[in-house]
Amino acid sequence: MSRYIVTGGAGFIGSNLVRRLLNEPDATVEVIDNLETGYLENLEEVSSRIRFHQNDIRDYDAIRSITGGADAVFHLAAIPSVPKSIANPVPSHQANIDGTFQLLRAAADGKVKRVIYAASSSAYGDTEVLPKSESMAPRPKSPYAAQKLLGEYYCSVFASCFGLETVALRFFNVYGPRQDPGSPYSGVLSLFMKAILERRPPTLFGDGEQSRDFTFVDDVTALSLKAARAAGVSGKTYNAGNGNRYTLNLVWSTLQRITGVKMDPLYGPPRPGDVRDSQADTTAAARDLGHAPQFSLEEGLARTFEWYRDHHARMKPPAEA
Ligand code: UD2
Repeated sequence: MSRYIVTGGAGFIGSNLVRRLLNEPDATVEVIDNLETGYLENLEEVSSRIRFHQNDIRDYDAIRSITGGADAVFHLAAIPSVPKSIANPVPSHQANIDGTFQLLRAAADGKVKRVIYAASSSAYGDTEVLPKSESMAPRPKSPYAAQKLLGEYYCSVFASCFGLETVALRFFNVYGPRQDPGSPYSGVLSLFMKAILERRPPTLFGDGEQSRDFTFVDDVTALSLKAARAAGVSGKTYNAGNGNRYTLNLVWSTLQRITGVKMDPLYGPPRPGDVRDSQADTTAAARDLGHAPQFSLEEGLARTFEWYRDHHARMKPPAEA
């Protein structure tokens, strides 16, 4: 029997990971989420198969008692978003840095076997060379990027100083079902999906020629589970990307082709803190973790659109920025 805990399990990636873990034989799954950016609806049809704890990851005592003795804690709870961390840096600092520190401290004290940490490709910033490999010096360009990078350093330090096994995965622009399109800070592909369904053109910041390694959520949840089991990887950081890169203009035209909806996008000023190009070197993750992404952009977009089409009527109205 393996006991898995997912922080941020009511969020986009977390709720997808919960479903994958529930497919494992002999797994019990618990979720910790303060429901600040996650939704119980994301766990609706699996709620009877999990234990849900509405707690904040900064609450050391609560987290220590929930996570004690777990086989793996997948630490996904965070306030993601580059622009949100610039507009309002205090909450994201508290969740992403203080929260990660308390979570790691609780996990070490409670003898958790391993923590898998959701790090971010934003840590690289603008590099001269693509794809980006883990040996490159990080150059964070936003508070969010700096916070996520510090979380990686803490993971590695908890491994070396406190004997807690940790693996950090730098997620590269993850997209897929259940990504919340309800805020201006939402991931761009969720906003594209909503734009198509509502027949309202999206706004591309800058010239739309910035590129991302868009990675389908099932590929990162598969890699997360591999990271929980691989030998000889504690204290390390790996890219969790697809290995490709696509410009926003190309993704928008691909999505128009898949859905048959034609609309010219609007263009706005470039976004502060934005990285220009992002692409993962997947060599180390393939070698050490057995990473083998399964989803092409076309297939991931088609699956994602199908989900949004089926769930669009239930989506929340835009939240306050
Ligand atoms: C960063 C990280 C990603 C993840 C994420 C969490 C990089 C390269 N990636 O994603 O790994 O940690 O943060 O939030 O740092 N855009 C528009 N129109 C919109 C919204 C966005 O053009 O309405 C652009 C945006 O300026 C950017 C791209 O789309 O160039 C992707 O933006 P995003 O917010 O989806 O994700 P990003 O790249 O900040």
